[in-house]
Amino acid sequence: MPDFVVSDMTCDGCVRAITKAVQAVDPAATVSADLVSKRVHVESTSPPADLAEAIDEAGFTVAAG
Ligand SMILES: [Cu+2]
Repeated sequence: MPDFVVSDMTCDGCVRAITKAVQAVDPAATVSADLVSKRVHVESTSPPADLAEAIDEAGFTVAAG
């Protein structure tokens, strides 16, 4: 599972929104985020493209990291 870079993730509220979006795709997913590097690491069996799309649809700018 690749990391994602979410450039407009700025606070814990963003992390919660991203986690919720990811877990809407895969309820078993675990999300760890680093606000300084803007990196989001997801442990999930879902395709990375699906997870990136969910993060995008939650209103964030996401790139493969
Ligand atoms: Cu925020």
